[in-house]
Amino acid sequence: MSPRRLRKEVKGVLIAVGAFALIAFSVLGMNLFAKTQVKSTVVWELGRELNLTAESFFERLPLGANPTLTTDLSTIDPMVLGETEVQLVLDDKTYTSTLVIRDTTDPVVEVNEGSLEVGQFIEAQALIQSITDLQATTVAYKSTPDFSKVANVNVTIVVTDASGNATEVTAKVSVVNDLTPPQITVLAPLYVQLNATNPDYWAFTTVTDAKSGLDSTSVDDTDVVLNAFGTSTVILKAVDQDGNETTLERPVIVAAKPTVLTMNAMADPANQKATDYAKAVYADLVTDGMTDRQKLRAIYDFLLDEMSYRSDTSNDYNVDNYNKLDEYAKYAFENMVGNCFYYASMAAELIQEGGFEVTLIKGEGYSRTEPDHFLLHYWLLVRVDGKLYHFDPLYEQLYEYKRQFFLVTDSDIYGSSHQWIKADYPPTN
Ligand SMILES: [Ca+2]
Ligand SMILES: [Ca+2]
Repeated sequence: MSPRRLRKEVKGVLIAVGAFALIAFSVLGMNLFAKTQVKSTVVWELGRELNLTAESFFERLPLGANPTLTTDLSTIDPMVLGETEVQLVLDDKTYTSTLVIRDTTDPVVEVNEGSLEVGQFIEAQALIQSITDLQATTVAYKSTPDFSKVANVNVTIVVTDASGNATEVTAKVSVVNDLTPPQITVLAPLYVQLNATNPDYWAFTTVTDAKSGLDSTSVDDTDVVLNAFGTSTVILKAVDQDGNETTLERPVIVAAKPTVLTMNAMADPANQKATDYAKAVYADLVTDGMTDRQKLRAIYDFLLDEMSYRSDTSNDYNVDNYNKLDEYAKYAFENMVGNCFYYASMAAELIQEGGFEVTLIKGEGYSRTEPDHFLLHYWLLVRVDGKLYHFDPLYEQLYEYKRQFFLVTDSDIYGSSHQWIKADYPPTN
């Protein structure tokens, strides 16, 4: 190695050592001789547990410095936004900093898929499944979506917290023609005869559909019992052309033949001549809170007090009597006179209006003037509290109010005031 080269190398080493010493001195000196410097603000995230120490408020501290907090940080609620002045002491000197609690966290948002009909609008809020944020938030569409045609629309929803932190999410909305299920309306209870075959479970109903129109109807009669008197349930189902479906549980009442004939005749849309009268009078007679027996008593008393017997009125009711009930009831409501069929008709319409089961019964009634003492007579059976009873206010009038015929049993009246073919009618209990 030439002397010149050696000098050059020694010089290089010296420069390196000098530089190192300078750096080491500087680093060491920073701690040994640094001036104390407090932070003007310390920022803390809303909701995060406050675990700050006095040292957290200093930018620089001399080695071994031991500052203390004068302000009690435990009184500061990290769940509340705000600024608090914090006092610190180091070597008898007081320092002041500001603790700022702020929210920089975007809301966490989950959305649902939506669906609506053309022409409807769904608010952004309705598509939100959940929002997680420590502050109140607002929900809005980024831009107003177009739901005017059948389509799958991706909408952008912006959720913004009270500090302005915002999250954008996308939700899928299907715009369809028809979301409205069919409407099944039951107009009257369904009465069927014992052991009926293929009863029409849709009798006295209407089925309509908005928008797409009805596609199909079906019944589930799995639970229907037709071979015993009583009530079971059929499930009616209607489906529209967009696949929306409605199901309805409908009671199926298996009853005696004359009961079925009475109830179905009165429910028949062709037999509604007395319906308006029956509704008006029933509404007048019956008040809220009445028991079923009290309702029936009010109907009975109305006939007892207001109807007058007259035998010279029409008697073509013997032909097709069930379908004559409305017509005769109408005459009775308008004239308040008539023979037994008018009494039975008016009472039947009022009792049906109350939602009770009623049966027209054709038999004979006692007459003092007749040689064999029994004459053709119509009256009613009515079901209340699950039991059948006879109901015949006319006979209370004919007996000059000395006998009453409100909810009486077979044995109360059979053979004395009334008789009928027992095999044709259900027995009272
Ligand atoms: Ca937030
Ligand atoms: Ca529909």
